[in-house]
Amino acid sequence: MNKLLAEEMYYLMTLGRKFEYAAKENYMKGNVSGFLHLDIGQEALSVGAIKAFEKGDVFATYREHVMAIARGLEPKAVMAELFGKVNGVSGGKGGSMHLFEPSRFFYGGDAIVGGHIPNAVGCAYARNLQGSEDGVMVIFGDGATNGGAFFESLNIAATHKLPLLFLCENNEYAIGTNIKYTAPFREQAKKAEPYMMTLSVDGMKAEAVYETIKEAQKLIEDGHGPVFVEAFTCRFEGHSVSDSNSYRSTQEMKHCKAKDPLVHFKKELLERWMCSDKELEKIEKKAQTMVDEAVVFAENSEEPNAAALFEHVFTEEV
Ligand SMILES: Cc1ncc(C[n+]2csc(CCOP(=O)(O)OP(=O)(O)O)c2C)c(N)n1
Ligand SMILES: [Mg+2]
Repeated sequence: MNKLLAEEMYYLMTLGRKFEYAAKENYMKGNVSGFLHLDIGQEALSVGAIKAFEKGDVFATYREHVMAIARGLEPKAVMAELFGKVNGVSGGKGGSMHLFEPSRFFYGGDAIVGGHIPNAVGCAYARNLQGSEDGVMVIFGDGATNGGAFFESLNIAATHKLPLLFLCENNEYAIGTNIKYTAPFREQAKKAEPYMMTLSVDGMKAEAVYETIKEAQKLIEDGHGPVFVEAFTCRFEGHSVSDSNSYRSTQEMKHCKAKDPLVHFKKELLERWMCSDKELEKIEKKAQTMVDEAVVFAENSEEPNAAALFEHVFTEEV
């Protein structure tokens, strides 16, 4: 990592946090409907992983706004998607959980917990057949590792030595249920150990995530087969904006927020990368302007027309 990249990552993390607060505000105003899962607290993981895995295909879970933006999707087109507008990345028909941009090799967002993991396996299988040098990364939560599709995917990926990076965002919660009620151990990497190499990282530290994903990416691209990375993280809000988060104590939240990835990374920039307060202020302002413009763009965009309901439902006849 160098100073330029560190600044870019700080910009994306700040942009992500501000974007999420704006999305929440607009949900409260009734401009955004359906489910809205915020990434606040997990930005080091989203940005660090996406920036590290530049080449190749990415399949993400439904908590993916910040990942999509870090991947290069326009914040205004992402916001318009949340508003259900025609200028949204998925034409306003996907919403928060289905941000999709094939030109950036970013395939969602999936509302089905763990449902995208087999899709990523299929993509990695195809990339192998095509003789591609790039790998595939699939990002999912700790809760998703309890599903059958996850284990089947580990099995197929390991058997065929697929170039697939499994990235588990372990925030220790599946909606309101703590991991201690759903798994026999906190470290979900233990489930993957019989199948593949596993790495673990502090998901609240952007640089550590970046370096670990780079290491894993090199392994999968060098033909070592799949690799499982587990990043421990903390979500600061409820599961979705309609969740009051009442199952977590004030003390637990205080402990969680003490690890704020933005505070930590800002300190790194000031002390290690010798950025000035002024430079960082400029970055923060740029992020705020981008978010303000995204909201105006989304507000002024049109609704999709009724005929759009029938598009992309069936394969076109050839
Ligand atoms: C197959 C399936 N089962 C249940 C749900 C309901 N559901 C939505 S999110 C969620 C929790 C998933 O937790 P985790 O994988 O840890 O992701 P996180 O929300 O913590 O990022 C559940 C059970 C669903 N969407 N899909
Ligand atoms: Mg979770």
